[in-house]
Parts: sequence; structure tokens; C-alpha cells
Amino acid sequence: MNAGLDRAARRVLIANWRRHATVPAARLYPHQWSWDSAFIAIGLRHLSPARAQRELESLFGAQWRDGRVPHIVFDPHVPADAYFPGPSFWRSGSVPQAPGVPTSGIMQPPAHALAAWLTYRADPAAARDRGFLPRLYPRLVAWHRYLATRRDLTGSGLMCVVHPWESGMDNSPAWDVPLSRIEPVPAGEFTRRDLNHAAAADRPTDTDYGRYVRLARDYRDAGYADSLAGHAFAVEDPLCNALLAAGEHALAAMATELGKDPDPHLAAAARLTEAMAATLYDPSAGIFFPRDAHTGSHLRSYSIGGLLPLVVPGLPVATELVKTALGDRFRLGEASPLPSYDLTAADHDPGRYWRGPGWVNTSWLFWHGLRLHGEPSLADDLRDRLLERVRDAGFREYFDPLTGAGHGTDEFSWTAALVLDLLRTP
Ligand code: 2M8
Repeated sequence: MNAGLDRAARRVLIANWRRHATVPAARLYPHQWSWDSAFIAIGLRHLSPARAQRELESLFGAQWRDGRVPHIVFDPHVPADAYFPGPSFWRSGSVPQAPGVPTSGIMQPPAHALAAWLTYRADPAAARDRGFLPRLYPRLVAWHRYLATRRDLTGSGLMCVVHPWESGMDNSPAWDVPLSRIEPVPAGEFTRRDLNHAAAADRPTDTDYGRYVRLARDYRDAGYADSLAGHAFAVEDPLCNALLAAGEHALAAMATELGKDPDPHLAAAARLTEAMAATLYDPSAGIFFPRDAHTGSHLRSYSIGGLLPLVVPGLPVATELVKTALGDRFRLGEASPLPSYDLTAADHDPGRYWRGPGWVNTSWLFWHGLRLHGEPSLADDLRDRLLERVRDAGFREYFDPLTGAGHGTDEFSWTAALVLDLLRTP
């Protein structure tokens, strides 16, 4: 039974490969996406470590000179109107620090160092032959430096996301309050392409899309400069900061492998972990909340991102997060994938984009965290439930966490890649 699933997952990844990288989905997302490539590499490493390395190298080939890794690297062979907002919207070509290839100007959660380390570990000898770490490590360091300096907008030691798309959880209810302050660009001023390929009820509303466009346009018109005053939306996000901390642990391991000093990375990881625990963790709620950088207030939404600091080695509140996951809001042990948002909330919507349904990538991160923090039985159970869902509903983009109904696009790359990883990790 697993052999069939394994074969089907491989087929999805082969079909979505384009010259040097994998698209998330052929029609809805026909370019290279940043954190998608990290998850895709985690699966690809089981099929071809060299191809997994190329996936990450091609993304970092489009890194900006200021260290940022763009959330989309556009494929010039794809028609200009296949995705909105495309290259003519972002205009990276007129930004001095941008690379030659057209990209967006925002970023996505920094899952890359973790992915690069797992990729390296799949076949260290082959990686050494290709010079993978010597090439990628300095780029990962520059990426983390951009996030830790230019994106620490409050001086708290935590990085900010400045657009909901940067969080990866675009339409999360966590962003409703800060997003309500943004004046939407009227729907008539742009043409959405996503609705050609996915049901409107599964996707963000036109009003939210108008707000996304406003924020991206303002950032572009400011030359992609970063400052608290310049960003109408600025949030310290638990998932991004957790991935950054986990990534510093991965960089420390890479540094050791390269004969460099790992201590600066371990110190950065410790600082981030401490800042997250002090600033974003709510002990009475047993979860991390994002913090609005403009008001200093917690955005008290029970979102899966608030549980994902479990990926940080040595996190002091791991037991509490697992307890919250087992409670009514997330129903670990029953729901699969884990819901993106509180099952008990009045506005939980099991079908709409990041407002309730479950994604395989966030569940994979939680699974990884369970293994890290000594919860192998809970991890195995979550793995089995995830595999069952995909076996029943296919390689969908997201799923109703209780009924298992598939939503969004099909033949979705990170679902396939992470299924491979779940199947093949001992
Ligand atoms: C979704 O986001 C894009 C914008 O980046 C979109 O809605 O068009 C999100 O689920 C994001 O996390 C993901 O990386 C991207 C591609 O899979 O799709």
C-alpha cells in the first residue's frame, strides 16, 4: 500500500520539476516558491540528493545582494499572465540589490537552513563532492543576517513579517486585526489569476487580496526598504522566528562540518529562543501568539504557527505546546492534517485558505518537533494519519482536518515531498 503512495508521490515531483527547480503546482503556482522549495528538498533528498541540492541552490541563485531570499523566483518561460502578481508588478529589475532573474521582493518563512542540513545528511559524501555546503552556507548566513538585522524592526531581537504572504499562512485570522487597518486596492485595479484554478470559497476574499496588493505595492514603491515606520503591517511571527532559531542550530552543525566555529550560531539560536519565550509565549494559553510591532499587543489567535516553535531544539515549553495540541482547539491524535486554526473558534472555516484547513507542511513541522522533544508515539500516530489522508484524498494542497476532504489545488509538490519523507524516514 505504501509502495503505491511512494510511487504516486514520486510521479508528482517528476511532473512538477522544471529544468532546475520544482513548481508548487503546475497551474496555480507555476514558478519557484521559497519555502515550498525547502520542503520539496526535504522529500527530494530521498530520490536524488543532487536534485534536492539543486532545488535549494537555484533558489539561492536568486538571492538579493542584501541577503533576502525572494518568495517567488519567476520562470521567464511561463506566460506573463499565468500568475498575479507577476514580474511586471514586483519590478525587481529596477532594484539595484536584486539579481538578474525576475523575483518578487518579499520573503517567506526561513525553513531553508533546516532543509539544507537534512539534504546534506542524506548523502554527505555526494554533497562534499559537489561542494554543496561551502557554496550554500555563506548564502544561508547572509539570509539569516538580513532577517536578524533588517527585519528586527522593534529591537526586540525578533524578526518581523511585513506582509501576510511572508508568513506563508497568508489568510490566517491572526492577521485580521493589523490587516483591517490597510485600505484595500479596489478589485477592479488588478486581475486575480488564482480563481482560474481554485474554488473562490477556498481562497482569500477580494477585499483581503486588495489589502495584499496595497502592502506589496507600497513596499515596492519604497524600493523594498525596511523600517517600522515604512511598513503599515509588521508582525513578530512565532513560526518565522522558530524556523530562524532552528535554522541557527542547523547552521551550527554545518559550521562544525566545515571546520568553522559553531558558537555564534548556537548563541543566536539561544537569543532567539529566549526572546520568543519572553515576548510571544502566553503561559496561560499554552501557545505562542504573534505580536503586532506597531501596538506591541499580542494577536490572540490560536493558529498552528503558535505551536510550531516545537521545531526549536531545547525549547523550554515543549510539553505545554504538546498539551495544547492535544486539546480541543487542535485535536492532535484525531485531526489530520493539524488544523491551521482553532477548531473551537466561531470563525473556523475548514475549507478556506489558512482559516481552518490543515496543510501537510505545518503538520510535518509539528511531527519533526514531536520527534525532537521525545514524543515518538505521538509522532508516529500523526505520521500514520497524514499518510492515510493523502492516500484517501490525493496530493491536495490542504484538507478539512476532521472529514479529510481535499481542498485547493491537486498534485501539490510539498504534499508529495513530505509524504515521501514520512514514508522513508526510519
Ligand atoms: C500560498 O501563497 C501564494 C502567495 O505566496 C498564493 O496564495 O498565491 C501559500 O499557501 C504559501 O504558503 C505557499 O508557499 C504558496 C505556494 O504553495 O501558496
